Amino acid sequence: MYLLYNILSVISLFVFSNAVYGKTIQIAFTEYDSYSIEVAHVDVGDTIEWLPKNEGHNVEFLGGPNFNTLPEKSKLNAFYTVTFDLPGLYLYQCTPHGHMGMLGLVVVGNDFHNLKDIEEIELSRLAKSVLQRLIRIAQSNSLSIE
Ligand SMILES: [Cu+2]
Repeated sequence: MYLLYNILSVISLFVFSNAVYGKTIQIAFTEYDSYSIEVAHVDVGDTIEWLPKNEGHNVEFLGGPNFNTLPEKSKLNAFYTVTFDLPGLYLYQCTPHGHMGMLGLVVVGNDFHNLKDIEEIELSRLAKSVLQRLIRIAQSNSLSIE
């Protein structure tokens, strides 16, 4: 019983601290005109930091759970950070290289409710095929999370 109590308090401590502080993950711009993590899975309240480790890139959100409140486009070669407060899928691109498929997908809270909206975003043919690949990766990751 004492052990069970201990386990429960550790779990609740973890859940509580996660809810209060959130986690932070880092994604770098790479020399291959790509993001070091193409599909990121985070919880609501978590933060992503983008590191300008290679020149000529940025982060421009194309879609999310609420298209009216997308994060602002970042400047080229700038450090950038976004905290994700709404569950769902977010798609972003590098403004200069988006048409070449420099895209990133963020899955917040393992929630795919707005998948259709994300799939309907207008993209170049190449970027569309990259998006389909990222969605497949996200879906298979999500099965192992659940
Ligand atoms: Cu780029």
